[in-house]
Amino acid sequence: MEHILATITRQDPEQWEFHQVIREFLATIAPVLDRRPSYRQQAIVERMIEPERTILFRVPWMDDQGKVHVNRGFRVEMNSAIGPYKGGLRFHPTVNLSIIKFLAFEQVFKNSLTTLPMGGGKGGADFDPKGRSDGEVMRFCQAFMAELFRHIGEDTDVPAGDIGVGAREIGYLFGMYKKLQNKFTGALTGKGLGWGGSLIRPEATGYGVVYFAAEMLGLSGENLVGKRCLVSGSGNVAQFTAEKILQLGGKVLTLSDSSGYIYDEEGIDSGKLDFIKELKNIRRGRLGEYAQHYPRASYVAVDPALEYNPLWMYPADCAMPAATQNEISGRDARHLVEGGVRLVCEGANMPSTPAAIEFFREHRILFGPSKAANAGGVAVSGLEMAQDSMRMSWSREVVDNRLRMIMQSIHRTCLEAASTYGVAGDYLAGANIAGFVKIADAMLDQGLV
Ligand code: NDP
Ligand code: 2IT
Repeated sequence: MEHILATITRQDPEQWEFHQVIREFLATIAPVLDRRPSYRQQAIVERMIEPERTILFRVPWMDDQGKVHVNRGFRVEMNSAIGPYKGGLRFHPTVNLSIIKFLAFEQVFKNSLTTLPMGGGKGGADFDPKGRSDGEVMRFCQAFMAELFRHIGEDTDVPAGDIGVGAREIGYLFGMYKKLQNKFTGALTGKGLGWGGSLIRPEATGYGVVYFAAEMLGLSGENLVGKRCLVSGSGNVAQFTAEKILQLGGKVLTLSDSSGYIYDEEGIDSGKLDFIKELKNIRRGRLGEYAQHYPRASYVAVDPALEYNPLWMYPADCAMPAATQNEISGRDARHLVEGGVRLVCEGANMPSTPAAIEFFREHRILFGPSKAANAGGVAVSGLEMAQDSMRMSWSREVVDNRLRMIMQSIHRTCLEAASTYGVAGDYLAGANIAGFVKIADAMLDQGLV
């Protein structure tokens, strides 16, 4: 294992998010490699950590003032052993190859866990949609797709949303894809309901996170009723995580954006959540407005340079981080445990730092790792692909039931894999092992390609 880490560090010394994810992965799969020598003989791990294809491209576009901008576009097609590459697009100024590679790597195992036939990929751009007009976002999406279209397709690579890419962006991307290909196909997911989208796809990631948390609690006969939850983020995943917590009887105390967080001791109820959805999804405003509208709640600006986020210091039972990677430091983890949190279920991808995960493990916190807990989004993307191929659409109930069954199956699979390999109860190891074995066996079956 050491030689693999040494190699990737030497090849790409700046890709530290990618190194982080590989280190975490390698630390959990050793027992599998010991039992299955063919994986080592066939260099399965070395093959898995090298993307099948990496596409980097220029995205030139013009703003409303006529000024020309150039952004960097990315698509990492990581692994197609079990299906077409599948995974979201992220538009955020911090996007770089390290971040896209870590996300693409996680996506491979996540998609494998969903039970659906999807390989893994991820893409995006270092474009910042904040403060941009609809026209600017449209022109950016069109310029981005003017290159990406040649690499994707319903049986090749199927992108979707992620940070900064929601319904609006998928619409513009799809429109350009359709025009360039002269074909109406399901080459993107997260589409609008009237043009090939699936019911429940917007809700799916957040709902899935809470279904997963409910499964974890259910093992000890508990549920979410009355549980105080700290949620971070206020985008797609956070909003529907909060919504499902409320539906299952829990209480949501916090939400955040990149400027700060809100704390509402009385709980963010469904009426208040509607206010947030309108604020974030339609007016594209900042969360601080919440405290002006609901003066009994507080808004706290957060200095990103701080080594901890006070959001994680409030007394609570559960935490669902749903903003971004590495948002929970070791110190945050200590604050969470000191505040009484017993369950952490990850909505964002890799929100817990290695130090945080270590702390949760030492304190026997129920820890739902992102690749298992947030797989509901891509699972319903898989269901959207199925509906598109059949030219049919399923009802809310059908899709929601399938989502719940998939989350239950992922939960069961993680626990079974963990038990089989001597790490009973370790969801992180279980998720890595179960995801890994399925991909590795498919790669072995398909030969050296
Ligand atoms: P959105 O763009 O809808 O929302 C992102 C939220 O996180 C916003 O509140 C944003 O605040 C905040 N945020 C983003 N970057 C940072 C940062 N660097 N520091 C602090 N806050 C930040 O994205 P999603 O809700 O879709 O994604 C959230 C997380 O969930 C990501 O990790 C994503 O990879 C993951 N995910 C998403 C899935 C999906 O289906 N959409 C599926 C599975 C995982 P601000 O508005 O200030 O930028
Ligand atoms: O991280 C993720 O799983 C996503 N952003 C969703 C991917 C998808 O293809 O629906």
